[in-house]
Amino acid sequence: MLLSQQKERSTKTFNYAAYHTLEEIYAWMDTFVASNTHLVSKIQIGTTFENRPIYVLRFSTGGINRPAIWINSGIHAREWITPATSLWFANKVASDYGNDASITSLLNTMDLYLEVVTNPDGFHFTHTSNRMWRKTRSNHSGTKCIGVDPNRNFDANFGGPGASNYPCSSTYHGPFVNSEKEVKAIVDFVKNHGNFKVFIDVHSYSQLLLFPYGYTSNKAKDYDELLDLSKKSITSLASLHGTKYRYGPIITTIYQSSGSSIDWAYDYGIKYAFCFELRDTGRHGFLLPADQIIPTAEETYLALTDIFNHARQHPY
Ligand code: BPX
Ligand code: ZN
Repeated sequence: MLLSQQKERSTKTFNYAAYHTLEEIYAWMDTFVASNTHLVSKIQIGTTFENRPIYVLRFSTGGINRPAIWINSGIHAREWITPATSLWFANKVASDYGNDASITSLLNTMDLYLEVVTNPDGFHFTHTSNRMWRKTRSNHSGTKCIGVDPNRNFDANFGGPGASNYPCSSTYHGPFVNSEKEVKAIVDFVKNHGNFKVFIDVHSYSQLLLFPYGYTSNKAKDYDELLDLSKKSITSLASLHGTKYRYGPIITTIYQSSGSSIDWAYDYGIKYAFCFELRDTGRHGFLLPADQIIPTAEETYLALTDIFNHARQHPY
């Protein structure tokens, strides 16, 4: 009883308006799960190159393998606003479940999986050694350089244009598809689950809402629907604080890139595959001041719920 009170106190006093270390985030997960046992559980989906656990938070109200939403943040280590936004989001969903009609009915039909820190080794490295680190921390034979860009390591025209062959590059695609344990963990989990309908990868910065493709200028078969849904979502996002997003296919909206997570998810059959590039547009870049965490999370939540509700209303 005392323990559960302490856990509840610590999850209620957690500062969502500050950046946190990996250890703090992992400690938060346990108190968060302990104070929301009716809704949230923690799943370890793998281990990293440096042998850290990789966790996903599962929000589920029952049912067997319901249609599900996948969200990962922090795949690029230096994009600190993305795990910070996920922590606020997790707390928002758990507090609103049972109070807010929209999130309650969503979670009564779909499950939500949230991977807060997708690249734990890289994230830890940005806190201890190099704030601007992007990649994983793996080493592979034939090079002294460390790390692979996990967002070039997926099975989507792997090794093609918009990914580097050079191990020292920050966009190195890695020696082979899914070479990174952090990538393989997602791919295996998503495939084994088999019922993901939404796949969202959260990055920063640039204020963009992207959808497939990045590896080809061919239009995705659902281009019209994804374009309309993007427009609706970024309009909702802007309605809160006036933050302006651009939107469209990766290749024409940011640049060509091969091996990205959302291109893989889309070709795997997950129609609602999106990538958010959160605030800002370059003034602070990856060093976004902590006083923008909550405003960023609040506005992003509006776009996310538009996508979730659309997916729920358009089963496939
Ligand atoms: C996003 C989704 C699919 C393919 C590319 C992107 C852009 C993203 C990247 O290069 O992986 C940009 C970023 O978030 O990493 C920011 N950055 O350039 O460091
Ligand atoms: Zn990124």
